[in-house]
Amino acid sequence: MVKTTVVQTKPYTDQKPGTSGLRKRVTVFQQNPHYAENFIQSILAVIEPAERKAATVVVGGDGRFFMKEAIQLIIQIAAANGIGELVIGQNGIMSTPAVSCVIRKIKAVGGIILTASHNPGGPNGDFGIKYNIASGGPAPEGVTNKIYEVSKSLQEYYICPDLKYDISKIGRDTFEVDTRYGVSTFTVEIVDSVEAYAEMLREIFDFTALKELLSGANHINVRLDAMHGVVGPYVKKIACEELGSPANSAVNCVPQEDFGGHHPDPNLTYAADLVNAMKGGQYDLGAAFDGDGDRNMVLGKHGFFVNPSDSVAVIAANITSIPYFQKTGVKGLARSMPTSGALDNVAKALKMQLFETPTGWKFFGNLMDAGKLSLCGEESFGTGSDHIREKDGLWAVLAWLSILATRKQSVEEIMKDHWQKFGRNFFTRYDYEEVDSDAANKMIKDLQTLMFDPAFVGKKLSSGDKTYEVAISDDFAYTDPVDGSVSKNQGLRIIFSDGSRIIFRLSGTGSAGATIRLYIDSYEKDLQKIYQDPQVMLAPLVDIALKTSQLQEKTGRTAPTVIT
Ligand code: G16
Repeated sequence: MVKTTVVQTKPYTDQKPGTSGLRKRVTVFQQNPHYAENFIQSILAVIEPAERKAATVVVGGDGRFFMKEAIQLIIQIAAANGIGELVIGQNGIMSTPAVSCVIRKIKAVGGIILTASHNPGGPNGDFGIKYNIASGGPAPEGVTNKIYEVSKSLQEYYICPDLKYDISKIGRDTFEVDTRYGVSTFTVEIVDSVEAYAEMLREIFDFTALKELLSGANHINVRLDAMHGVVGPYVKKIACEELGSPANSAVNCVPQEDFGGHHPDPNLTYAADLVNAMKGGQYDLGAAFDGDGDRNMVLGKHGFFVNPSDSVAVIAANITSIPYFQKTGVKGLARSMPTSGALDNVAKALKMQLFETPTGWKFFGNLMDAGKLSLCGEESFGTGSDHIREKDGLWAVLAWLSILATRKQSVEEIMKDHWQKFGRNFFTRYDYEEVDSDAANKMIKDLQTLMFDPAFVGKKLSSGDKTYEVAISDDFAYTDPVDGSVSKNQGLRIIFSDGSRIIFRLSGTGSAGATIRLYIDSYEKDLQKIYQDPQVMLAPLVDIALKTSQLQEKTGRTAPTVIT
């Protein structure tokens, strides 16, 4: 019989999950007494005691430093709390989309994902713990608020310190545990990290056509960069072993605890190796993924960049290339508020309903569960569909490959055709990372004061010979059309009379200081202008945004850390 110990603890006040789970420096999880234990106990507290015996919880992570220790704690604390079963990826490895897939497949009550996504790892990097619900999606605010409430008053947690489990071997074991709810049976199952997810993709895509594209007589060449994150084994198994892409087309495919010392963030700055490798012209499509495998960046030959806001719009416009949608039909489209309006143009042309949600994949879940949403995307390199309830990096790349296979055109040709047909939303995002929190909050507060002055609407703002008139000035609020829940303060928007938008918001995924994000979106349908450089096209709006917010003066930052 495995014994339970009751450990006295002190509550923490800073365990409020952000945009996607609790993300902090590893040292915070590691060094503060019981910090990780407290949070795991708080998560499990949201599963009703009466439901725990029959409950299965999926556990997986992106391989980062401290993941294995956290999984042992989850095993010990789940056992002591009377959870019936844990299903864990071998060696703890399971991508975020794969966890979502497995939760749905085995009808688990939820899942715990050990990841800080695209944030760096290692002893001095970040760690994160995220809870997903039975739908497979990130816990909505109602649930994360409950977790936070429990964490703020937690006085004790329950643990089986003697239960140590080898997560490196596939298999299944059952234990009798003396929990505080009586004797209970606790099962741990270690599963292949890739198989259930691969099986799902085989149903969604035409693997025969993709195999022909990647390894047939007229095959294209791809370069897939897993950035030492969790997606490596998935790329190897699916793209290389099954679809026949050569072994050397997949790079950085062994998950590392510190992601090789890099940011596992698929953007033009942190995936510079891929961008450089693409420049030579030997690859037709390049893709990079983030630490936990839910984000993606797609590049064409010579490094032609597909903006994520455009990526989802192209997939929408070519959706019949993907067999899954031929079966399910297309119920609706959605994008997060800061994402450019490129998807709106497709929705309008195809007469499909479009939803605009706050930043955070969790907001798409309700719409999908209600049968209102099939395909969605975000500017933050997230693309996905209702096949699961997380964004899905490898799915997005197979979606692009399906379009290439159908249209027999290059990435650049497909993108340019798209702009010719629908017009182009020029988009850029400036990130100012690890800004002093007080300075960032004051900048936002002062900007609100300026923007909410009734005289601001109608004002003309200029840069060089360009002048824009303010039509709407607000802080984005969202009422969920399914459950009526309201999410306020989701980003400051200045919308001009020509539809151009300037958006400011503070990131909810950073772990130190504040990250200010500035997003600019401006539509152009003049065929003479649609191929211009976005940074040139958007320079006047960037200038207006910086002048209006006084970002540089108020934060001391003269340049962003990342430009997308
Ligand atoms: C998470 C969310 C996304 C969001 C992104 C950035 O992604 O799931 O919906 O767009 O964070 O959020 P923020 O702008 O608040 O930093 P991930 O890949 O980090 O889990």
